[in-house]
Amino acid sequence: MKIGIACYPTYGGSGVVATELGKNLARRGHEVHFFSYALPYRLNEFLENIFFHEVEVPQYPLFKYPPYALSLATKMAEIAVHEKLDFIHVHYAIPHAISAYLSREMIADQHTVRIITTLHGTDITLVGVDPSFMRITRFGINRSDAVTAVSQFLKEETERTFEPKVPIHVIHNFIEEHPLQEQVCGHLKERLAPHGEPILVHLSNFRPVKRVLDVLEIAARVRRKLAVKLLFIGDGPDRSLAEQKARELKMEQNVIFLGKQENIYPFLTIGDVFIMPSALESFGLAALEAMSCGVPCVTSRVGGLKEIMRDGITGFTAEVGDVETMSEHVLHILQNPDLKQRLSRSAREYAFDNFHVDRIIPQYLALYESLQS
Ligand code: GMT
Repeated sequence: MKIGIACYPTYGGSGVVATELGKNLARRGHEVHFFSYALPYRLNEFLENIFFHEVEVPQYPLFKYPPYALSLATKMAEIAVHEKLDFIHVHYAIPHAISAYLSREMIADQHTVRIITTLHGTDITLVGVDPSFMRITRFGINRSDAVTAVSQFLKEETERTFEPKVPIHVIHNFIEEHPLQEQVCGHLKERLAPHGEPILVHLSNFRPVKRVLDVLEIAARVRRKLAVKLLFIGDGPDRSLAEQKARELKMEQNVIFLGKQENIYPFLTIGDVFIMPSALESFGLAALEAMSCGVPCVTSRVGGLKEIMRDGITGFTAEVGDVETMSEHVLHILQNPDLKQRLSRSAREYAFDNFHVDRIIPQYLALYESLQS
């Protein structure tokens, strides 16, 4: 099959899922064409069957807001015709679903291409429900040939708020094995926690929804009883706030802001507990990635996280904002080596049993095939 994929190229789950899906489709012999305004950050190696089409928006003095959605639609139409794409699979509804719709209409008399829209979260729960985007988001969903959501939670949220005319299929996010050199991890651990301190890890795009200040509150409470290091991976709008808060809590010596990392797996692997106190997650890919590295998670009990977290099995959950309970959970794990080992093993098992790439990619392929008949 020939599949076009549109996604955001930036640090964030929807771009990661889109890119890893494309790489896996290419490995299975399909031809994949990526569309974005920059190279997606996980598309960092040459892979046969993968092509990248950079979307450029011409500048013109009249354009206060350069019309990216239109340039994207034009690029999609051009490539769909020339490469005879079977599908355009867009990740994150806005504006990608609309661009795909425009491209399909533009070339209707030359070539038939089907559109799949995958909803990831804030395209529905935050941005999509904004009155300025609501109608067009519903339109993009209804004009797609198939729509998927990354969790049952997001499917229900979409049905509740948008009352779509088309069915929403749940296809969860996925993970795969990442062979690690023990030596690299051992070395990293020594450098970051030289006195053998346990390491708490957080990975996100530092948007307000991630509640990064809660991560610091939790770590500060844990530190009253146990010397721990806190590792932040990623960057975004709330990073300066977090750095300021670390200073206020007199934690600056024990908090490491790594910024964006191309390969997150060694940093996740050296973690003892992963913390995700988000106000909302439609899935929570970073927590699943941590689980795949055998790291128990302490998360908020919200949205799609309820579909990947099993209390007492993959880690522990608490209500959003309940930093006290979350810090107790972290301490409980760190102070009970047997429990920690058990959680670590079952987090990894649960992640791979339910979300292994080989379980999820066939679901996308079956959906594509159902549209061909
Ligand atoms: O919506 C965002 O701010 C980011 C978005 C993304 O592009 O990373 O995250 C969403 O998609 C991820 C991948 O499917 C999910 O793991 C995240 O839970 C979801 N974010 C939210 O729902 C806040």
